[in-house]
Amino acid sequence: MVSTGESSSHTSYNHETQQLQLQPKSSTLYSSALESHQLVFASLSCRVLHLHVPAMETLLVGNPTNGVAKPTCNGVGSLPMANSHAVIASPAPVTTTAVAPAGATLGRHLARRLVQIGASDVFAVPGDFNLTLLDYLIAEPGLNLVGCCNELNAGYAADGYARSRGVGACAVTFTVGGLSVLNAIAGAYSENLPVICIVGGPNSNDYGTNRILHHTIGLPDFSQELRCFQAITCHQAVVNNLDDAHEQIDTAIATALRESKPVYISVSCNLAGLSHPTFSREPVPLFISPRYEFQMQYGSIGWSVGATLGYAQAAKDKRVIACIGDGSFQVTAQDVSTMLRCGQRSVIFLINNGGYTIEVEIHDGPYNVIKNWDYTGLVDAIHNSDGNCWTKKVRTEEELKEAIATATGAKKDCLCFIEVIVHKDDTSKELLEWGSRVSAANSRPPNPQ
Ligand SMILES: Cc1ncc(C[n+]2csc(CCOP(=O)(O)OP(=O)(O)O)c2C)c(N)n1
Ligand SMILES: [Mg+2]
Repeated sequence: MVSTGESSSHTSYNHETQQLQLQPKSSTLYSSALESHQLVFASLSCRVLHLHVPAMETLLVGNPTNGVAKPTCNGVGSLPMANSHAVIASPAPVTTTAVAPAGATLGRHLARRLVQIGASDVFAVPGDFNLTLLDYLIAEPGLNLVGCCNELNAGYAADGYARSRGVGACAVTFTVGGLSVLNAIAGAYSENLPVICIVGGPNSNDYGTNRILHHTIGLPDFSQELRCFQAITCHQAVVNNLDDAHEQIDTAIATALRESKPVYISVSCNLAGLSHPTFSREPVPLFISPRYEFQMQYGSIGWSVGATLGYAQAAKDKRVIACIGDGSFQVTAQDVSTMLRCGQRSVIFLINNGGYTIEVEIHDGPYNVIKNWDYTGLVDAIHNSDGNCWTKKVRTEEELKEAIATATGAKKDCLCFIEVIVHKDDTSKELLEWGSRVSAANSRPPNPQ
């Protein structure tokens, strides 16, 4: 069943008022529904669907400034505390006000814009170039920073989030982080998803000098990362000057929303805490319609783990159901950790068929067999008795039915991970036909010159 709807708006930057403006626009949204309350995602080897469920009451990662407790210590690697709960109750002070009035800083401006457009969770990996900026994102009421295990997953999570909310955001550090998130941003481009990719960049004084920076490949060229993003984003803003920072940020965000494509915003690490009169302008309220799509065009394995994380974070009133191949899962498995940290209760079916069955159907070889993991054991280890998690291995249809009953019954408040063990050739007729077509297309001989 396919339903369509009209989105009501898009945005543009008004240079006179220096504000984002809402403009009428008609576009069509597509969502595939199993029933009126079920939606389906699919990719080459991964399928994700979600169900409406009652709103979740528990949110473990929150914003200290808006009253949601956020642990600042996990009890590992710290000195024994006489009163350990006090560590959780007392978040580390954020240094925002020490630098500039909270309402007028660049970091605060960017944070407010994200909240304003509906990106109220930002998926991030810290690094020295973005740490100060992250302080401002954390300090913003209504903005939640979700720490991911790696940048690729942060990008995929922003992609999944954008599918639900209409916009997503991730924040990484210069070059080592930026180049790691590229594949996810390229996927978002292919899927027409407005993902705001924020990079903490070099100190503004270092531009134009021949300085060689750490986290780069050792050449005095700051544009490598920018040039990579030029190929896979619709707009790039390098913010290394306070005077045009407001305009650069708003133009980038407005362009992402208008073109429904990812954008790149790099912010010099020494600017986040500085103020400028333009930053105090009130944000304009915006509304963005949700959208639902597939990652068919780009088909990057590993996408579904991050996208499940991001989608579930965006749509707390729904329960995400993801079917993930064993090969795909091995790419991005770490971020089950973040799902647990965020108190998510998605249902993940891990299809363990011993390797890359899609590839087998195109062209078989020993490279399509992968190392078998104890997938439930891995998730149990990630869980580590911290959070709500239930895992189960199933080998028969009966066992699968029973596991589904448990996941939707007794364990409905847990992240449920069901490893389904199937034969490597247990696949659909459609996949076999598709495999032969790809194989035939790839092996066409060169045309005569
Ligand atoms: C990042 C990336 N690398 C490689 C590929 C090529 N590729 C397409 S499908 C696939 C295997 C998928 O295996 P799995 O997730 O186990 O799915 P199965 O077909 O076995 O159900 C690979 C390696 C890809 N799509 N994306
Ligand atoms: Mg497989």
